[in-house]
Amino acid sequence: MSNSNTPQRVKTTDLGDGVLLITLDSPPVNALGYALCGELVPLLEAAAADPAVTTVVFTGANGFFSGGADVNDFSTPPTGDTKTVRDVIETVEKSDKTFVAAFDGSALGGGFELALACDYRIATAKSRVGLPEIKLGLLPGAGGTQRLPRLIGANDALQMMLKGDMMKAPDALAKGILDEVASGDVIEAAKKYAGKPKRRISEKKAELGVANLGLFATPFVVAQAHMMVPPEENGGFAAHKLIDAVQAAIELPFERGWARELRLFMELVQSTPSAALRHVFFAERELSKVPGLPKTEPIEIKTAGVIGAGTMGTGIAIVFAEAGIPVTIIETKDEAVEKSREMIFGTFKYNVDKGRLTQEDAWKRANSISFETDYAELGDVDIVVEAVFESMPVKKDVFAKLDAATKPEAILASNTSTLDIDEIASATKRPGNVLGLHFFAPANIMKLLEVVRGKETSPQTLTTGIALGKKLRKVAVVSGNAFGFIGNRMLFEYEAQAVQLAEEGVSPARIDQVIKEKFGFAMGPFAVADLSGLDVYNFISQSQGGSPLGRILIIAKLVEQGRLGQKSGAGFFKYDKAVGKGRQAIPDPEVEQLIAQLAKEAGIPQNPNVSDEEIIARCTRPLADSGAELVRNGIALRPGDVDIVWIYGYGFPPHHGGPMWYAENEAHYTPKGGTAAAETKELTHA
Ligand code: T1G
Repeated sequence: MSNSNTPQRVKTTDLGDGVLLITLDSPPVNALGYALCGELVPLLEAAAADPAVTTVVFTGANGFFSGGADVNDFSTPPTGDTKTVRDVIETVEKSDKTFVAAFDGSALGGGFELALACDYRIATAKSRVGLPEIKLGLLPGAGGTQRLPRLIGANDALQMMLKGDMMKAPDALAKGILDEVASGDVIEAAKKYAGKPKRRISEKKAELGVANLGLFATPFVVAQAHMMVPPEENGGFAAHKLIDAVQAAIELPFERGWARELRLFMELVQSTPSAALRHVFFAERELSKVPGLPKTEPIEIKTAGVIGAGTMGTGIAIVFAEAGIPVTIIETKDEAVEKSREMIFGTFKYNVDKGRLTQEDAWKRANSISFETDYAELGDVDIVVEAVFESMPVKKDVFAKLDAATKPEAILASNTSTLDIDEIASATKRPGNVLGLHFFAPANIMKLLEVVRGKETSPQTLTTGIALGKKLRKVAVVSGNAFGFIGNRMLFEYEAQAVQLAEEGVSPARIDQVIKEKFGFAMGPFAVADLSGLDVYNFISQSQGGSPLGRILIIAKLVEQGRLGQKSGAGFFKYDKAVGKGRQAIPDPEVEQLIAQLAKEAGIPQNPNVSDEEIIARCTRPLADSGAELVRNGIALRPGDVDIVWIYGYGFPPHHGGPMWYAENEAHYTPKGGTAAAETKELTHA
């Protein structure tokens, strides 16, 4: 039965006793692209017709079962004889052979759907299964919405598909998704299932899986689900279609549900939100590719140091500890050490309470963070991240001390959010080992990390910074060394435009409401300003000698009145500890009157009835303009990098693809000066 001209992406092996092994082997993740499916279907048809074959075992090479359908394929719809995952699964479904999925690695999306079309499923303990299609603005389009509800109940299946998370093998076994978690060789284990009776999930009924609510159970559960997800026009398009598909699994025969699923899938794959999310998927995977960067091995980071036990320094230390890297915090103030210890143990306790960490793991990690006062204690660390007050003299003094105290090959990183990395590096004799690692507050929560490359940062130091970002489970974006790097540089333009809208008579509350609820940002611009601190804006704005974010001195005035934002209980908005734990923005007529008065004195024309669409355009265009300038100047490597920064660092709605993708594909707005990608040139301090 072995097939000499075995196609290149799929291998077949005769295991004897009528068992045919089919191995998916298409690096990196055995994606079930049109080409692989085109090779698989005829193989399965031949096996179905071969009386010598009783059982087909599917497995995957390259450490995966399969990462699912090939996301690249969605931009080119299948033509007449193109074979897709659905065709593969239909061929399995029609065959009378016994099918076993046996895998040591992840089975995701279409890969998991292929496993669900099999009669038995076996995996190793480290394997995971999942239907992450929702993260691409899609739904599982190869039977997942019809089979998973029939296997584990509609409610559990719906929750799993709406989240799109992976499930570990032991949990999948407990759920009845797997038949066995193999301790040894998974193919050997699969042989035990040879010749076992067929067990098509499609022949089962999809139980609701919730306490029986009687006649109205399905409509009630479905209605509930629709209410729990965002509106279709604001990031929930795929979720609502997914719920419709699961409802079909409950109410319709399998064949009709299978057809309904395809119609809903086709609607999604052609939708703008899905195109945006697929752009984000690939943009994120481009980040570590730095044009012109010589290939070097990263330095292995086994131990770390952090200077400063403030909120940022402590958060950064927690990030290292969570990645299993012991870290020493240098802090001279006892009070700061105490506060830092509280934050550390509180964070790990929270993770234990949430079931993310065992008590033992949490204890081990928390105790891998130590406190010292003397820089000499950092003599052996591989990297130090400085997180002291945002002042150049202070930072240069710290780096000079680090230069003297640490081993010559240690990397010295600054967490500065705006200061010049080259000037900081000049305080050391090792500028090649210096870079910026700009974490976003709270450092142990926010995924974004800007890896800032100075003029003299060596390729190995930059490569190490990028690799460290991945090890710390951050989304690491390379930035040139310029004021505000990428994210904050754009933030000032965005906030200035919002303030100007307010000067023209549009209330901060309405601007925030439109940007948050209509466009989909996590927070509106004024709530963001209040969260960051108006004194910070004021300080940066004045230190840059720039205009105070708009045409009137509203921020300076508010700071003068002690209205610093959330931290002082009032900024653009008011905050009341009794309301939303003091974090809920409450409109403040006093501020609106102050803005109106300042605008009047400045003779600014009023236009309070500007449309919602105009508010969105006025706030998103400065992002596209400043993002395009950063790409042209080589501070950002690609428009996609800018998109990722704003999605992960500032809550830009991913279903709009990021500021650059949105401008080009939805707003059809060409940024000032265009977005010609930067030539490969030294990223410098502009
Ligand atoms: N299609 C195409 N390329 C993929 C891919 C995919 N599904 N998954 C990964 N890659 C590429 C990725 O671009 C990168 O390429 C390389 O593989 C390594 O990826 C019909 C419609 C599998 C957990 O959503 O979650 O099935 O940059 O860096 O960290 O119902 O990749 O090296 O050139 O992420 O080890 C559903 C998406 C598809 C899974 C591996 N499946 N992938 O993580 O490696 S739609 C997904 C992942 C579908 C069916 C539906 C992860 C991973 P390059 P990586 P990793």
